[in-house]
Amino acid sequence: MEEMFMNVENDQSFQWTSSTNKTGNGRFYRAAVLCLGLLSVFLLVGLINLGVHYNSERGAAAELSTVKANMTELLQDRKKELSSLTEEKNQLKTSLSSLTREKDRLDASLSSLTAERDQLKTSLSSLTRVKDRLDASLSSLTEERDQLKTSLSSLTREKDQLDASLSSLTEERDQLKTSLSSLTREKDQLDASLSSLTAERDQLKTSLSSLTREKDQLDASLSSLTAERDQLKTSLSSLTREKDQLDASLSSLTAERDQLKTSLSSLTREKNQLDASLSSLTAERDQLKTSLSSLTREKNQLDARLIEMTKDRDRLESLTRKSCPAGWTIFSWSCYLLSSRSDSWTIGRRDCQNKGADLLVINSAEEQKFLSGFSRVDTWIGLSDRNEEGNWRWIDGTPLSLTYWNKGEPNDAAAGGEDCAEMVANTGHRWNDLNCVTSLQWICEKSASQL
Ligand SMILES: [Ca+2]
Ligand SMILES: [Ca+2]
Ligand SMILES: [Ca+2]
Repeated sequence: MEEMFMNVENDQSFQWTSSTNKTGNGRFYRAAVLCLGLLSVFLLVGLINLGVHYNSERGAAAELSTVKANMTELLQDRKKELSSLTEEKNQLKTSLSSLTREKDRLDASLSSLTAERDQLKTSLSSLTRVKDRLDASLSSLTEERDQLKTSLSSLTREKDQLDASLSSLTEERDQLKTSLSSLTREKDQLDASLSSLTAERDQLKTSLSSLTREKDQLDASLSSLTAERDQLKTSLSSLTREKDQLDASLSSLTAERDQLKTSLSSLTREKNQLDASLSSLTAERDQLKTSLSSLTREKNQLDARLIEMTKDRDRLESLTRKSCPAGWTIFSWSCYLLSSRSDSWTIGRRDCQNKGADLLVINSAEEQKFLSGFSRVDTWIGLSDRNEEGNWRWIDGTPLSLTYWNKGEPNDAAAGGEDCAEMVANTGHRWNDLNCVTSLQWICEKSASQL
């Protein structure tokens, strides 16, 4: 390809050189013709001038006219030559311009072809490289193909062997399948037999165990019956002996019974008499019991009345004899004192105790009513639940049966609890539980003393 391209280039350069040579020769010819024409004209003019000058000097006009005529002919010939040369020149100019255009076209073709050649060269080199790589690949592929061919042949051999093995194995498998199906059928039959036998065995086992139990029971019964029979035999012999003795006794007893029968009839009579006496005595006793109970009731009533009357007498006596210390107020059988100062429940109680008294204990509705008029301030009373929260007790142990709690009390509402009771003056002296360290006045109570 490269060679071909070079030939094309050489042909082009040859053509160009030949066309250039043609153009240079044309120019040269045209210039030579022009110079020769001009030289002929100058010579002709010079000869004319010389002829004129000679004729004028010598006056040989005849010769001159001859020369002139010859020169004129020569000049006309030269003019004809010149016109033919001019035509030729014009033709040459036309050829030159066409050749110039052709050259430009060829120049353009040359440059495009050069560019094409360069591209082709580049392509060629890359293709050459690709070709080398492909050659290398081809050789390796060829080797590989040869190896694969070898492998293929060995694999083909192996495959044939395997095919043979497969067919024999398939036959074997079919035989085994047949055997398996027959064995499966046999196994199913055996399974069915086994299950029926198992069921039968279980039933037999159950029967055996029940029979064993029955046998054990029968054994036990037999042994007990044997023992019983032996005892009965023994008893029978002893009873036989006893019966003989009893028979002897019976005769003696029969005699005795007859005597006793006689005694019994007499005793029965006696007993009937005694029964009659007993019933009359029982009736008498019941009447006495009734009388006793009514008398006991009467006695109890009389006792109670006696106690009441004794109490009345004692009260009347003490009323006439008892009094309170100065400053204390007497009501019923007690003396009361309102403290002049205020303090906690504990200190109030201690103050009362120092005075031979204690904090107030309200025993009756009359006492509560009396106290309502006794003070016009809130006061501690001798009631607290300090020992057990919610279990309110009077300080002398009197059970709390009568209460005058204000509505909603006791409520133990304070932060530290409310374990001591007060009478609140503006609630009609009803009670409230209050924190024991609150400062209040208090009321002391003690029994009125004998005079
Ligand atoms: Ca009291
Ligand atoms: Ca409390
Ligand atoms: Ca309260």
